[in-house]
Amino acid sequence: MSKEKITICEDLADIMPPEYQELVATATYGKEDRGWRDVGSSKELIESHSLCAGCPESIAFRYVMASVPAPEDTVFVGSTGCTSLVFPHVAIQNIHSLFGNQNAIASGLHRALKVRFPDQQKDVVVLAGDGATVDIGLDMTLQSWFRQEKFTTICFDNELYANTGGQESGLMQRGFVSKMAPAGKLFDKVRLPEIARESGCHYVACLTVSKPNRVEKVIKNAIYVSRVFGPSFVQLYTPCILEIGKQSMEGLDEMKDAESIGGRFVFKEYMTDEVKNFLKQKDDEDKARKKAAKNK
Ligand SMILES: Cc1ncc(C[n+]2csc(CCOP(=O)(O)OP(=O)(O)O)c2C)c(N)n1
Ligand code: SF4
Ligand SMILES: [Mg+2]
Repeated sequence: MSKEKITICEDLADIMPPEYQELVATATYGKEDRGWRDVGSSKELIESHSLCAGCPESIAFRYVMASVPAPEDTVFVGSTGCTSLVFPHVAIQNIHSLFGNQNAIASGLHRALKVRFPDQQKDVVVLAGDGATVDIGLDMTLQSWFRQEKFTTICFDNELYANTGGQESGLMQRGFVSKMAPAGKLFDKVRLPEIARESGCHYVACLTVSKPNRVEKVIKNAIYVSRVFGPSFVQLYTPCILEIGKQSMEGLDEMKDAESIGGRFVFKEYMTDEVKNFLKQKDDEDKARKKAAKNK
């Protein structure tokens, strides 16, 4: 990992905008142990965004960005929805797909990168809402898992179509009434983590974004596993505070409630035994590397 790709060519340094200069100066790109703790001090981890004030999607975005192991060799694939409002502020290469097509685009992109850069590790990460992942894009999502495409899918689950005013989604909870679904949801929330596990994902996690350490670990696990084994899936609860009638400071409490015992988002992690051994070995290597660095 290095800053090489974003470093300004010497001849152009004086004419580059100050914002870009600062972005390079504060970038975490060359830092081996970059992570959520860099949020707030690094310009590339989104200083400002155009979501509603206090929207948990904004902090989820920051944690995800801070957790990707190799940002300079990562491409995000987004889809239409509130998440797509953040992409213009993101200092990671990204593609905006047609709503619902994100996993098909990511499949082609990952394969093309493999052909173009056969000796380099390129990570493709899909970031899309629940409407895009489960409803309109479900076919593309599942087919990419069945085909064992080697990339990570992250679903920002706010349990409805937020960007278009609050329509019902497959991940909405039973009985919930939203502005555009006044009759209330008639069925249970679709069990997407279990579907992902049964559709060929090698690593699956479902959690809120209330605990940054955990989010970081899960995102790293998902990406490492996708490089070696095949598809991985992470479902993050990012409540739409606007639609559930909460204030901008109340998103965190909402997530804490949802992850407490009996809640819809109690932390879940599924992986095969092979993956468990692989992640354990990776953890041991990381610990040994940190210890060695400390003792230097
Ligand atoms: C092909 C297509 N169909 C429908 C839409 C309209 N549309 C835009 S955003 C959206 C819902 C997004 O919901 P979700 O994926 O859950 O993301 P959120 O806004 O909740 O973060 C829809 C239906 C569109 N832009 N393109
Ligand atoms: S509408 Fe909801 S999900 Fe979209 S930015 Fe606002 S709070 Fe976030
Ligand atoms: Mg949604």
